[in-house]
Amino acid sequence: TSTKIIVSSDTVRTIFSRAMSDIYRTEVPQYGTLMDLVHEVNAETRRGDPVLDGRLVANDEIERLDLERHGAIRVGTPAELATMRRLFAVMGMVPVAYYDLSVAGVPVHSTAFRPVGTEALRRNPFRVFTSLLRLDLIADEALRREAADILARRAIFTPGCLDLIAVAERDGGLDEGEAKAFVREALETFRWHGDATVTAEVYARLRKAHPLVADIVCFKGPHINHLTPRTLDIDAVQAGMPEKGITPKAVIEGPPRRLVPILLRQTSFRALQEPIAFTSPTGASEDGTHTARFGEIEQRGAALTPKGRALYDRLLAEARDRVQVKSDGSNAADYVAALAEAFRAFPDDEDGLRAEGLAYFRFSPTGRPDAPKGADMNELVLSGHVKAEPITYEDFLPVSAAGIFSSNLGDEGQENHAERAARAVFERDLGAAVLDEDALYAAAERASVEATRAALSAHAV
Ligand code: OOG
Ligand code: NI
Repeated sequence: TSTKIIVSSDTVRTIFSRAMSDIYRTEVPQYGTLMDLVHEVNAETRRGDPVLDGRLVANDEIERLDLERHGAIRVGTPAELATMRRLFAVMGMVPVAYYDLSVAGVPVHSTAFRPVGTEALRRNPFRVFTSLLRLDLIADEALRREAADILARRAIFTPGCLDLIAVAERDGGLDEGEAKAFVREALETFRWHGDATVTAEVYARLRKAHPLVADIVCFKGPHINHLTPRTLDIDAVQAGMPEKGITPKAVIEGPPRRLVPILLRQTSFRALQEPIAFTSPTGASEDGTHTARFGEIEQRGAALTPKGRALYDRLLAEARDRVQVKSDGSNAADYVAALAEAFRAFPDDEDGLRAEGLAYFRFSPTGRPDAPKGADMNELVLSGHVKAEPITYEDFLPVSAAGIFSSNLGDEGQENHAERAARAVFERDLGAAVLDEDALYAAAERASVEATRAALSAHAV
C-alpha cells in the first residue's frame, strides 16, 4: 500500500474559501462589485500609510488580506450542527466562542468555526459564523412541531461529502484529489438552492413566527447568507459604495474610527430578493421570492482584554443611550459624534492601550543588544529592545451590532443563568465545547512574551 500524501488543512480551507467566493460572486453580483471596491481601497490605504503597509508586509499579512473573509450559515438541527463541526474540522476550523442571539430577539445561538493557530491564521483566517435554530423559542407549539418535522426530512450534506469527512477523520487528512472532491461536495451544502421544500402557505406561517425561521427551515440547505471581505479602511469603502450603486446602512457598527483600530467595525447592505419555487399540493411549483442574503464589509482591529472589552461595552452603551439611530438614518451624524465623544475615554495609542492593559499584543525582540535585566515588556518596548504589535481580533460582535446593550438586558443575574443553560445545550448539540476566545488571545500574547524573553536572554549570554 502506498502512503497517502496529506495536504494541510490550511490548504483545504484556502481552496474552499476561494471556491466559496467565486460562487458567491456569481450568485450575488454586488459582492463582486464590493470586492473590487475593497481591493481599490486597500491598495490606496497601503499607499497612504507606509507604517501600516510595512507592518503588513513584515508580518506576511498581504497574502492573508486578499483571502480574508467570513461567511455565515444557519442550521436547523443538532445533527446538522454536529456534522458541520466535523466538516469544518477537515479545514482546520474549530468552534470558538458562544453567542446568544436570543438577547437580541433572534431565535438562534451560535459559534464561529475558525482556525486558531498563529500560523494557520496568518495563512488564511477564513471563518464561518454558524447559528443553530432554537425551536424552543417559537411560542406556537404546533408550528414548532411542524418545523421540526420538515427539518427531520432533509439531508443537507451529500453522501460524497459525508464519506470524505469520514476519510479525513480516519486518515488524519485528505490527499490533493480527495481535498478537491471534498470542496466540490461541501459547496453543495453552502450554495443557494432556489427550490423551497415547502408550500407558499407553510413558508408564510413560518415567516410570521420569525423571518429567520422561514430562512432556516424551508430550504434544502443552509445557504451562505453573506460573505464579508476585510478592508483596511471601512469609512472609505462605506463612502465609495453609493458611487458603485450599493446603498449601505446609515452607520458603521462597532467602535468609532480611531488611529488604532479595535475589535470589529462592520457595515452591510440589503440582501437580494431571490426568486424561489415553492412546492404545491398539486405537484406544480409556485413562484415566490425570498430575502435572506446580504452584503457586508468589515475592518478588524486589536483584540481587547476583558478590561478593554468592559470599557468598550460601557462606552458603546453610553453613546447608544444618548443617540438612537433613526431607521431612515437622518441622525447618523449625531450618532457618529456621540460615539466619538464617548470613546474619548478609550486610549487611542498603542503605548496607552498596553500600559492600561486594554488590548492584547504580540511581542518580539528588535535585535537591539543589552536589554536591561528585570525590565517588563512595556519598559523594553519603550527602551527599543522589544517591538509590540496589536493582536488582531478574529471573532465577532453580533449582539452588540444588534444594539441591545443598555435597554434589553433586564435582570442581569437571570439573563446569565439562562445563557449558561442554553450554552450547555448548544455544546451538547455541537458535540464539543466551544473554545474560549479570550484564552486564545491571552495564550498568543503569553507565548510571544516567553519567546521574546528567551531570545533576549540568549543574546545576553
Ligand atoms: C449571522 C450574523 C453574524 C457577523 O458578522 O456578526 C455575522 C447571520 O445573520 O446568520 O455574520
Ligand atoms: Ni457577518
